[in-house]
Amino acid sequence: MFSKVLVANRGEIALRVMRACRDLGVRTVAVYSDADKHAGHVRYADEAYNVGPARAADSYLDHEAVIEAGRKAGADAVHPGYGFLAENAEFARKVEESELTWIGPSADAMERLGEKTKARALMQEADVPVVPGTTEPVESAEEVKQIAEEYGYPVAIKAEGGGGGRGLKVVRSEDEVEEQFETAQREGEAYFDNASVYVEKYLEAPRHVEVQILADEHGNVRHLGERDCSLQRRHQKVIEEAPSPALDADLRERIGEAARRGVREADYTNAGTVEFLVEDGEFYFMEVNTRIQVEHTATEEVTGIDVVKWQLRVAAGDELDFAQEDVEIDGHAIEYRINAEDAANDFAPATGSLETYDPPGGIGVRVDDAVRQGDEIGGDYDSMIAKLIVSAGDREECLARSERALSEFEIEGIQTIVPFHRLMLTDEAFRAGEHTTKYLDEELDRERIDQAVEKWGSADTVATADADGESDETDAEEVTEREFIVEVNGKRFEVNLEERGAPPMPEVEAISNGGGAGGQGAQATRSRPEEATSEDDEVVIEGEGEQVAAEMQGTILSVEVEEGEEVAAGDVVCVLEAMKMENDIVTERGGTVTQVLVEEGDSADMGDVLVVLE
Ligand code: MV4
Repeated sequence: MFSKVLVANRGEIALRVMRACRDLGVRTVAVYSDADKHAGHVRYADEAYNVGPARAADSYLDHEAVIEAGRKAGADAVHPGYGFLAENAEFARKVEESELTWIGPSADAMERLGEKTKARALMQEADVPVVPGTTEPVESAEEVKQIAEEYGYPVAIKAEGGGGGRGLKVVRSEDEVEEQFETAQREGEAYFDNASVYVEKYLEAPRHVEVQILADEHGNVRHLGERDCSLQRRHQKVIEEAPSPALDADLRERIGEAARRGVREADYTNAGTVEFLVEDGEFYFMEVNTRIQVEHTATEEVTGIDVVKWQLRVAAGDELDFAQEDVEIDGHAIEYRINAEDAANDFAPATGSLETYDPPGGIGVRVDDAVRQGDEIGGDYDSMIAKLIVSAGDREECLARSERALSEFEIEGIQTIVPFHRLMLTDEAFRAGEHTTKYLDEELDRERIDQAVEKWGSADTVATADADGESDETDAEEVTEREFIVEVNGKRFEVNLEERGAPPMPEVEAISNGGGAGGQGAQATRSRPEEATSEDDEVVIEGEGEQVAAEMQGTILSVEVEEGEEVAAGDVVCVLEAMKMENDIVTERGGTVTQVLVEEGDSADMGDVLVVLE
C-alpha cells in the first residue's frame, strides 16, 4: 500500500478519499486554491499545498502545479476524485510518467472509452447492446438523413467527445437535420476540441441506469449492482438510488454482466461506471465514466463494499478479494445532493454563510460533506455542499426514513435544495419509482417547487428586496425573524417573532437597571439574531390571563400574594434577589391570583412563571 497519497480535489470527495486513506493507514496531502485556505479538505489532510488562485483553471486544473505539490510532499500516488482532472487522459499520462502512481484506469483505457464511437464499437465487440446508430463519425448532413431514414425520426446527433448532455442534438424531422448537424459540430469543437459527430436513434423517455464496476490488475472484474439516476435536471443528477426501481431480477443480472464484459474488453482497471439507457425492458450502452462518481455512496450502502478503499488497493496492485457471487445487494439506499441553490429560482447557485449547519443522524443516515457551521460558501466551485445518503431494508422504509432525515437537516444562512427533496418525497411519480429522465425538466410543475421552498425553506434573516428586485444597504427594510423558546405553564413552545424595522426587543439588562429599553438603530437590530439562538433566551408570552415571570435568574426572597387574592396593576407579587440586588416583581395588569408557583427560597430562571392571574 502507498504511504502517502495526494488528493487532487476539494470538497466532500476530497474528504471521502482521505477517509479511505486513513482507514488504510495512508497519510494524506491536500491541494488548495487561494479561495480554499480554510476549506474542510485542507483542515482534514495531514499536509496541504497551495496550487494557485481561486479560478479552477489556475489551480485545481493546473497539471504541473498539482504534480509539483505531489513531488514536494513526497507522495507516492494521486487520487483525482471526480470532476476537475479526473477524466483527463493527458493528465493521467503525465502522472503515469512521473514518479507518482495514478489512482484510476490507465490513460490508454481512458482514451479508448473517451471517444464515443470507439467506445460503442468496443461494446458491440463485447456483445453489449448499444443504441442503434453509427460506430463511425458521420461526415455530412446527407449521411445523417440516410441514417434517419433507416431508423426513423427522432435521431440524436452527438459530439464524439461529448458527455453530460453537451453536444447532444435531437432531430425530429428531415428539415432540422442541416442546422442541428452544424450545431453539434460547433459545440463539439468548442467544448471538446473535436468537431466529429455521430448518430443514434433517439429514445424519448428512457431511464438512466448505471452499473458500478471494480477491476484489478490481475484480470478480475466485479460489478456492484446498479444505480438509478433518472432524476436529473438539465443533465445534473439530483437524486440517485440503488438498486433501480425500474429493473427486475433478470434485467439486473443481464445489465451487470454486460457491464463486466464491456470493461473487460477495454482492459479497464480500477473503479468505473457503465451508463445505460433503459426503455421498455431493454437496456442500451451509453458511455463509461472512468472515475469515482458522486453517487458511489449509494452502492457502498447496499453492498457494504468501500469503493474508494478498493480504488487505492487496486492501484497499489492488490487483488480483489471477493467473487461476483459474494456481492449481495442488501436493502435500498437513496442519495440526496445538498446543493446550495435556490430551487424556486431555476436552481440558481446561492452563496452565503452557513449560519446554522446541523446535519441529521441516526440509523440509516450517512452525510458526506466537507463543511461546518460558520463556513462561507462562495461561488467559485460546484454548488454541492453535502450529500445525504439514507439506507433502509427496502425502498418504502428508505422513503420514510428520508423524510425524517431531511426534516432534521437544519441549514440557515444559505438556500439549499432540501425543500425540493422534501417535495419529491410527496411526489407520486418519484414515490412510485416511475420517473424517467424527462421528469424534472418536462413534467414536474414549477409551481410545486415554489410552494415547497415557501413551506420548507429555512427561516432566516433577510433584507426585503425593493420593487426593482435589487436590495441595498440604505433603503432595504430590515426584517428580522427571531426564534424564541417559550414556556407556558411548563409546556415548551417555539415562537417565531418577526420584527420589521422596529426598535429591538427590550434587553434583559435594560429592564434590571430600570428602563432605557435599548437604543434604536440598525446595529442593535442586527446583533439580535445571534443572541436569539442561545438556549437561555426564554421569555414568557401572555395567554388569556396575566403570567408574572422572573425577568432574570435569581432567588425568591419573599412571596407577597396568595391564591384567590385580588391584586392591582403594579402590585408586588414577589421579591427576587439577583446580582446582589432585590427586585420587586410586579403585575402589569392585575386580577385574581389563580396560581402561586414558587415559595421563599426557590431559585427561578429567567422567564419562569411565578404567579398566574385571571
Ligand atoms: C440519449 C437519449 C436518448 N436517446 N441518447 C444525455 C446525456 C448524455 N450522457 C446522453 N444523453 C441522452 N442520450 C439517445 N440515443 C437521452 C439522453 C438524455 C438523458 C440521458 C441520461 C440522463 C438524463 C438525460 C436527459 C436528457 C436526455
